[in-house]
Amino acid sequence: MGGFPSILSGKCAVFCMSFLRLDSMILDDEMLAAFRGDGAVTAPQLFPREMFSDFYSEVLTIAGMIAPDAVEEADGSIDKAWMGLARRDRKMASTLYDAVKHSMTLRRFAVSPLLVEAVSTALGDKAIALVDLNFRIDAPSEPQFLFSWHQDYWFSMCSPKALVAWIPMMPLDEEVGGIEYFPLSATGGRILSAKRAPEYRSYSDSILLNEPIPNGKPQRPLVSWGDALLFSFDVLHRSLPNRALDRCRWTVQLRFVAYSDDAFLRERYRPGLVTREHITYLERMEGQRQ
Ligand SMILES: O=C(O)CCC(=O)C(=O)O
Repeated sequence: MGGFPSILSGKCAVFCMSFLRLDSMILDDEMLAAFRGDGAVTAPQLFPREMFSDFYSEVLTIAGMIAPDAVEEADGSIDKAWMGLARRDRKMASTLYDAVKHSMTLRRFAVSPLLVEAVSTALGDKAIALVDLNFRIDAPSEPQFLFSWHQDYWFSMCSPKALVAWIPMMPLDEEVGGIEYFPLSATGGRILSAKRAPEYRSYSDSILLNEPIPNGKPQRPLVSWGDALLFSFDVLHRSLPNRALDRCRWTVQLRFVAYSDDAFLRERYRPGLVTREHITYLERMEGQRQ
């Protein structure tokens, strides 16, 4: 678990921060070139372990309000707490999910200085907006919530100065999975045609790709605990299944846009919405076609 400098306290913190900044270790030229070329790059080691422990404590505190006995049995594990709630009543697990979306400890990830610096560097702009904070618990038994191939452009009208920071809240491995994506060369940076799913079952399958998946091999990025995968809004990507029997995949998706993005300003800084009733981007596209 060691090996990560504390950036939150003491003199070492100041030294580490300035070391990281002066030597541009957050996103060096090679990483920036990868982001500009492929549309995706892993920004390494942005978050200290304390931020994750604070998040776990908060999850356990909230779970304890929903069903105290589920947390007593969980032995400090957020996976066991979630599964304990789901076993009692799946709605209790959903309540935990809904509650954690409002969490302050999650918001600390969104505003943490190293992430903000990485995002500003990638977007080439200092004035950046956080347009969406999303959170997922991908349980092995629930493949119905996985995202199929899509571009996040559909979830907003903002491009090209917009990206997603995808952050694992626990260590990832092959079993627990993650996401895979096509580098921009596979799609030529095009926004592919999309359609509304015939029936709304969940946010993740509300929009479907309406053209063939490109040729080529998708990339499975290495995202270690403490890293953030940054990918641009036009990158075609999807969820990988969680094949671990007893662990959930806890992740955060932060959507950032530069205020200088023309499309964002044209939309008067109101990003698109995807709800059960409305998928604003697709509705506007349909309107334009008529
Ligand atoms: O984390 C996942 O499984 C997929 C997330 C994703 O594709 C998205 O938020 O756009």
